[in-house]
Amino acid sequence: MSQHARDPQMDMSLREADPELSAAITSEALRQRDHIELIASENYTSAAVREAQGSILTNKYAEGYPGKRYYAGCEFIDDVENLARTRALQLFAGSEHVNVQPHSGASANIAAFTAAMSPGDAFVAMSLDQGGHLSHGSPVNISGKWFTPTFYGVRSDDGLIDWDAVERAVETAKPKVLIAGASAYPRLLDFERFARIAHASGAQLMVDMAHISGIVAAGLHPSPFPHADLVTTTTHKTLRGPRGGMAFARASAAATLDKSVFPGNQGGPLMHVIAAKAVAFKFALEPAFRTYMEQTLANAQTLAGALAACGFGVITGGTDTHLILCDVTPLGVTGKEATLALEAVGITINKNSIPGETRSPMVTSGVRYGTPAATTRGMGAREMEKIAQWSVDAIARRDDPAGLAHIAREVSELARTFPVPGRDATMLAEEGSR
Ligand code: DSN
Repeated sequence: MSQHARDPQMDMSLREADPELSAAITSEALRQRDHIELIASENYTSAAVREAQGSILTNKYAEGYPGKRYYAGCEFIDDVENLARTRALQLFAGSEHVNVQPHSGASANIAAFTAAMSPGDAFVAMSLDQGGHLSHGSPVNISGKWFTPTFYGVRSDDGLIDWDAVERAVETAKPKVLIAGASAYPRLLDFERFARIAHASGAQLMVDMAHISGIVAAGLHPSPFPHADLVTTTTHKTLRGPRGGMAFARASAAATLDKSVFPGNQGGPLMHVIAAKAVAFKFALEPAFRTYMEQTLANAQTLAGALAACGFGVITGGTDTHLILCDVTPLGVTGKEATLALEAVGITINKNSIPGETRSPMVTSGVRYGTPAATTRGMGAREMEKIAQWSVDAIARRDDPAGLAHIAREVSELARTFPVPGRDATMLAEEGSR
């Protein structure tokens, strides 16, 4: 025997090997159990998704694509990636080619950009302060540094897409790409109309459906397919998968997109994450997922109505999706103050700019709510009504620590009756309460 002394830590549990890090995860499990999560871009993964994501697949390098890898030993890895690809295409009828390797939504976007444009090229997108996304041309992001954006926004009177501004921007900028997609727009996006405008001027339409991909998969939001030339998404929002991204292209542009992802923008794929994406897509293909999405949208409508009744200024008067954008200035606070008051009682939302915003992005006049995560835990109309009431009460009592503590107790009592999915999450939280 010539076996050397193997590091005993390699077989230990996380708790044994790294108590400090393990304690931070346990604290987060407690936070997740006791708080109500209403950040529109967040969700809870299933136990099966987390099992795949935490699996031994992380041990393997697999640069390239199924059947064309740079390293040996990829036969089972190919099965994993093929499952993810087949299921993604099944999930979105009319899609022709998918790349499941992007590490995130922003990575999927930059891959789509470099597939369709060269540095300096012009594109048109919704501006960040009107509901767009950082990776759609913000001057602090590579999309705005390497390419040349022109922005459209929403109308300040009703908060809806300003189609005249979209057409004007396309006419003047003569872009290579028009982007449709937002991170704070509560209404349906008319992809057919976006495509007409893009194609009439010779531009490609790129849809970033990160926020709504679960709703599209369930058939409850119009699909970007077949209108869009490129479609990107995250996999962890309404789709309820692992943190990650993916990108779709027409069959004729498949090789260009694949080259843009690897070797253009990324190295080895995260095969454990791709496996977890495959699991999430399997779940999303089942009827239970449509029921979940229907409930998510119903909850958003109930919450929007209840918030309006409590004095929030609900932008566009409601929502067609999972998210609600509110002006909180009628309640006498900024977005920052409202978010802090809600955080103090265990209701997690984010401050958000609103159409016609006059405050900085760090302060804002608005907040954004979203129902995917709370709905995953099983919350319904009754809980949405309570959340609206607690929200307005927390804002009113923001300078009263005893009042906030009282609401926080009620919030955590309710939250605990809706466990976070997975026995692992429950066990961690139980350990943390001991
Ligand atoms: N951070 C996400 C959101 O909250 O909308 C977008 O990437």
